[in-house]
This record gives sequence, structure tokens and C-alpha cells, in this order.
Amino acid sequence: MTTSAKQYVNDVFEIVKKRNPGETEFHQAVKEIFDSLVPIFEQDPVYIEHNILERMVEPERIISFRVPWVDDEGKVRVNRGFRVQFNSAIGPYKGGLRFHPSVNASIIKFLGFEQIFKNSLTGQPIGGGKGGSDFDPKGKSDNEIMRFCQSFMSELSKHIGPDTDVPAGDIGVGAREIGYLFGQYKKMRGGYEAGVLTGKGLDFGGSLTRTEATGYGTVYFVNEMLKDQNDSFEGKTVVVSGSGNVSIYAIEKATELGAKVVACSDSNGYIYDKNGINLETVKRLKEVERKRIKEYVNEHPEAEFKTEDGGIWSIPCDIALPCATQNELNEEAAKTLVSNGVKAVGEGANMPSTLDAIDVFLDNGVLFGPAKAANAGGVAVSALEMAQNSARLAWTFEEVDEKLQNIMANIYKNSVDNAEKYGHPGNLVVGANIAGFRKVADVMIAQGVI
Ligand code: NDP
Ligand code: 2IT
Repeated sequence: MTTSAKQYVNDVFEIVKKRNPGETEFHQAVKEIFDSLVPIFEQDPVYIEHNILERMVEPERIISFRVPWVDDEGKVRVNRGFRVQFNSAIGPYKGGLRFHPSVNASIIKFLGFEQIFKNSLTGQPIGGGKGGSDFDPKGKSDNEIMRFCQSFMSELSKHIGPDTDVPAGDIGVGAREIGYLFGQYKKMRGGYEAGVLTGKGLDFGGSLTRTEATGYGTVYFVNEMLKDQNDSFEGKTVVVSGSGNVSIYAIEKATELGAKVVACSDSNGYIYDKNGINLETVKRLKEVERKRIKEYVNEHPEAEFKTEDGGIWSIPCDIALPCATQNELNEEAAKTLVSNGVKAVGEGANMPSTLDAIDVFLDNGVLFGPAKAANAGGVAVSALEMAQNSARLAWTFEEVDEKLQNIMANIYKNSVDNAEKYGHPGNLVVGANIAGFRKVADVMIAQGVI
């Protein structure tokens, strides 16, 4: 008897819950993908015959390790480090490192699982992985950050390499941390393997445009959605959550395309500036001084700082770009955005919308750019950094930016085409998930039982 697509997906989801008890974020990420894949399994039962899903949800390898380090008072501290090497069918494991106190196995597994499909969608030869630590960088001195990074890399260096696993940044890991991590990797290896990390400084193998790539890419993706409706960013009111790497460059590109960005946030609250956010102030506060976003109002007294949880989504806007963290936009927030007339939502963060929130957007005809597609520009330019490192050359900003724009346009087209082909026109969640899945699944079949 053949198993129906729905039955197969449900059966494997039960296995996932049983094998990974309590890992709610991982379950959520798996559920979103699984529901999207039913239409492809209905048309192509070959994936069920090869039991592809049960293989895909099991990481190829999970590494968990002790990270001992010494703080400025001379006290020994201990954190937990992770690297989840999820899938290497189409290339070396690739994905960022997150340093945040909320990091645990569930968070890293959800991120690593999503990364498989996102990386496949970019069209670049990169597998999926993710790592990080429950280390909290807030309030730590530069020297403490460096010592932590050195200890973290002393262990991680045994498991990564330019052809095996190539980490990069994510929450709490930016250019400063990548520099310290690279220095320690080089010391451990005794060789200059530039391609082992991406997001490096421009003077030691970094790529132009990598800093901007995720935020710019998200805006390029939303722009593709708007163009299809004969619309654009021109004159639109935009709300961007977060004020880190992704948010800053999403604000920059949206503004460049003629929009007015009126709000951004950090974990303490959000600022609303009806005149449009002054990005130079945000950049200085966040990238240089590492201060809280509420300081913005000291320099711009016309702006307001507010602290209600999730309140940023109550600001009326045409376009919402959640760029902070997972599950920052719930069903209630989605309903508020819809009733305020939101036209488009682009996920710069990973899994920022809950499953219920996504349903609200799709049911109300909001143009919805899901994370795997909309924020893939960062990892796509990471792959371009790897290519430049292999060739020992450096492309110009304009060259990389043009490639990024083409990649985002291709991801959009691929998602639209697959949504249409599998019976859900306009549903880019289904389209992106199927497009990302199909390449990895076909390669896994071609490579035997892996
Ligand atoms: P950063 O560390 O640069 O910035 C994160 C921002 O989000 C900060 O403003 C931070 O505020 C806020 N934030 C983080 N956690 C929370 C929380 N629990 N509640 C409220 N606000 C929070 O990280 P990135 O900009 O690099 O990453 C942002 C998102 O984009 C993440 O989901 C990441 O996975 C995703 N992403 C990043 C890519 C990249 O290239 N960097 C690529 C693709 C996706 P605070 O400072 O107060 O913590
Ligand atoms: O979520 C992501 O795609 C990232 N944090 C970027 C990963 C990368 O390897 O550039």
C-alpha cells in the first residue's frame, strides 16, 4: 500500500517530535517546511520512496562543547558551544554563528535546518549548518569578547575548514568577532585558509557588500514582489524591527529606493521617528558605540522611545521588515498590521513570524517574502566571498552588488514558479520551500543512501 503525502509528512513529524523532545523552535521550522512539501510529494512520490524527509531532519553531525574563558576579574566562566552540521549534499556546511543567551540545541537546529533550504535556493554550492553559544556579548569588554572567541575557536577549529564547514556571523557575531575567530583559527592550523570563515574584514579576505548583503537582499526581494504588482518602495512608509546588521542595511536600501523608514528597535524597545529614521545616528550608536537604541531620542527629540512588547507592529506602515529574531511577530501583531493596511512583509530575520502570523498574511493577500528566500542575500554573498578566496582575487562593490541583485531576482522567480507549478500561486512559502527542497533531495538521491 502506498502512503499518502499527508500521511508520510505527519508520520515523519511525529518521529521528529519524539526524537527531539521539547525543541519547540526546531519543531516549528520543520512543520513549516513539511506542510509546504505535501504538494510536491503528491506529484513526485519518488521522495517518499527514498524516505528523504526522515533523513533530512536528522543532522549529519551535532557538536556540543565546553567553552571556558576568563573574565576581566580573573574569574573562570563556562559557556556551551554548538555546531550543527546539517546537510552537505550540495556543498560544505555553511551558516552563521549566533552568540546570545537564548541559544540552545533547539535554536541552532531550527536555524541549521532552515539554512539547508535557504542555501539551496541561492543557487550556490553550499550545504546547511549553524552554530553558536549561549554566551551573552552584552556588557562584555573587547578583551572578554576576544578571549571568548579564542576559546570557542580552539575547539571549533577541529571541525571546520574551507571545504568542510564555513561559519559566518549571525546575532551577536559581526566583523569584530569574525576577526578574533579567524586569528585563532589561523594560529591553530598554522596556515592561511582564508575561505574558512566569511564576513571577514576587507583586508584579510572579506568581500565587499557582505556587510550590507542581508539587509540589501531583503529589500531587493521585496522590491521584486512589488514590481510584479507595478509598485515600488517609492513613497512607502516602512517599519523595520531590530537595529543590528540586517536592520541597518535594510533601512539604508529602503531609504535609497525612496521609502521613509519610521521605526526600528532593539530588545529594550523601539523608536518611532515620524520624520524618518536618521540612519547615521543608528549606525554610530549600534556599530561604533554599541549603545541602546533609546539613546537615539537624546539626539532626535522629535522621536519617541516606547517599550511595549511587540509594539513596533502597531505602527501603521505599507511595508514591514522584521529583522530582529525568531517569533517576534505573532498572530495578533499580524492582524494589527493587516488592519493598518500593510501591503508587503519581508522577513530579514530567521523565522520572525509565527506560523499563525504567516497564515494571517497569506489569507489577507499581503505580499509575503518568507525568510529562506528574503534573507538569503547574506549567505549568497558569503558564497561569493568563498569564491573570491578560492580564486585569490577581490571583486568590486558594484560587481558583488549586481550579482546579489540577480540572485535575489532569481530566488523570487524560482519561488513564484514553484508556487504556481505546485498549485499554490502567489504563496512564496510553498514556492521557496519546494524550490529549496527539490535540489537537495535530488542530489541526496543521486548520491545514494546518505
Ligand atoms: P545583530 O546581532 O546585528 O542584531 C540583532 C538585532 O535584533 C539587535 O537589534 C537585537 O537587539 C535584536 N534582537 C535580538 N534578539 C532579540 C530578542 N530576543 N528580542 C528583541 N530583539 C532582539 O544580528 P543580525 O542583524 O545579524 O541578525 C538579525 C536576524 O537576521 C537574526 O534572525 C538572524 O538569524 C538573521 N539573519 C542574519 C544574517 C546575517 O548575515 N547577519 C543573514 C540572514 C539572517 P539587542 O541588541 O537588544 O539584543
Ligand atoms: O542566517 C543566515 O543566513 C546567516 N546568518 C548568514 C550565514 C552565512 O554563512 O553567511
